[in-house]
Amino acid sequence: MRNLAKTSLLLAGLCTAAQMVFVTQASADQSIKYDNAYQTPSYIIEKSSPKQAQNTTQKESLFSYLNKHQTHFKLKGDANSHFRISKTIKDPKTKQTFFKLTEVYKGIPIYGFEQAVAMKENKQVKSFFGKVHPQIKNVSVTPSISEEKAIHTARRELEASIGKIEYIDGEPKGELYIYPHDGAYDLAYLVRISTSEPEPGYWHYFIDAKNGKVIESFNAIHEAAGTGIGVSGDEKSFEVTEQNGRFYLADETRGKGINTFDAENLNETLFTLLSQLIGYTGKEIVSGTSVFKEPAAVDAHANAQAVYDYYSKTFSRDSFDQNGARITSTVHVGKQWNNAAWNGVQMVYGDGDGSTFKPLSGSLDIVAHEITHAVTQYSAGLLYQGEPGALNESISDIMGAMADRDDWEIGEDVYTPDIAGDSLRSLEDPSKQGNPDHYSNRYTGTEDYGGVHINSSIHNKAAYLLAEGGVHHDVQVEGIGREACEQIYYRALTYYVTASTDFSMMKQAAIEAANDLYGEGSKQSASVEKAYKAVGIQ
Ligand code: D38
Ligand code: ZN
Ligand code: CA
Repeated sequence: MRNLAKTSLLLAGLCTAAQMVFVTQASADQSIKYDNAYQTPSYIIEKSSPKQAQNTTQKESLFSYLNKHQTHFKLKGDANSHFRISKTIKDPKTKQTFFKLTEVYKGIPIYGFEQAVAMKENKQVKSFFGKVHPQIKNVSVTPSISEEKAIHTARRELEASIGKIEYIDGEPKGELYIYPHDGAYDLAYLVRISTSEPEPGYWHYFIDAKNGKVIESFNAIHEAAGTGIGVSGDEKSFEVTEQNGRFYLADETRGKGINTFDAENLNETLFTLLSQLIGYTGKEIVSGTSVFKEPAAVDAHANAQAVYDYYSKTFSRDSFDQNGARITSTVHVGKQWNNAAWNGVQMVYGDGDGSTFKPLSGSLDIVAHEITHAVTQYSAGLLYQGEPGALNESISDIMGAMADRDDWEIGEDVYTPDIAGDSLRSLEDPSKQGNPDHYSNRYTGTEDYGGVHINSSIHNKAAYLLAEGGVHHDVQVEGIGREACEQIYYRALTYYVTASTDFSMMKQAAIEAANDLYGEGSKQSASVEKAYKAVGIQ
């Protein structure tokens, strides 16, 4: 029973054979739990400490407390030489001060040995938590190899394990630690390397500072399953990343990643400027558990994953650039902003004003619409003006309606929450929102870049007729189904359409794509011809 402090009056504790945990009652006013491996306190709860002299500082009081417990900690000499304050946090509510400590040996931190001390306003210590390494002896803290050498070794070993690293996120550093392992402790460099390619990771290498050998290595980030409630109250699950018990809306399983951030209501124009100029994405969204409590963020993240999967499964496309490009989304852009956009770099979503829109990321078709703008930018490059602009919009609506497959409406899940059954745009019947469904009714003014969100409806109607069939303006179209329809448009977009493709060229591009996929003279090709004829495109 060597773990029992000499002063202990009473053994209060629980002890199982498997889990040798002892709680000793060191005095009536104090309870201590000891660490099984080191037999030093894991916590000390002080029920009432002796009064501190009025004229001591908080720090003096802290170190006098640590000195008082020297024998529990199995440390020799002044506590000042064993503990370093890494952080001081004052809690305005309880007026307590929290000290975060790092245990050091000859000034070098001991890896993983950190403590937290809570001090009351009267400078009495209330509790001590942490892990304390007993007195370390005879370790030279003068490294024999350089930091550069350690970094080089870590990088070489990492590349041997995951392949050549083209780009390291940030400059890797080597920091000296005392690294306890297997009952021993060595002076080691901790080299941390962040990578996204060929494999995402936050790699930790402990390199022996005496002989340059790798003592241990691991990846500190982990893929995890996150959950949360979306904008419409539905439970979602999605991939996230866990690091040190903190969870981030970062999916490293798809392409080069899918990340979701929070603009904290920063004005939409300002956000777009910062995003395009300096790559500002907003604040990281962190959760202490795998459950995320921001519906707009949950949906932006889960829906971006769903759209990535839609493109991957349907067209074998790896993200919007066909090369795994990271998909970044930011929610809470602007105050009550009734819109969503692809800004050329990333996706931005407003919260809506609550009556016109709910948070726009809540609609899978809107998310697919925006990501498709990125696909178009990286493929056909359709200009955002006039007929090419209307086609750009229409392709986004078509893919929006394909990814969110149960209807031909756009935005119904978030548009006017108090009005049932309406939507922002309908591919099936654009006239519901007063949009044209025939070329003869096209908008020829200058608003909206020449009516890109208006004339898109003419082409939307053609796509709807192609998939579902129907009679429109006395032209009968045989429906070919959603599957053939989406393949034709994807092929046209990626092979035949260019920046200045107009409606008439688009018709021919779709016919060529249908010929490639189903053969010249196929019923699919014939239906494409008819669908365009029905909306007045020759
Ligand atoms: C309707 C109402 C109010 C505002 C808007 C629409 C109303 O009924 O009172 C604004 N708005 C939102 C959208 N369109 N107009 C929807 C989105 C979604 C559904 C795709 C949309 N956004 C544009 C786009 O992605 O093409 O269409 C954003 C373009 C931004 C270009 N700078
Ligand atoms: Zn659009
Ligand atoms: Ca829809």
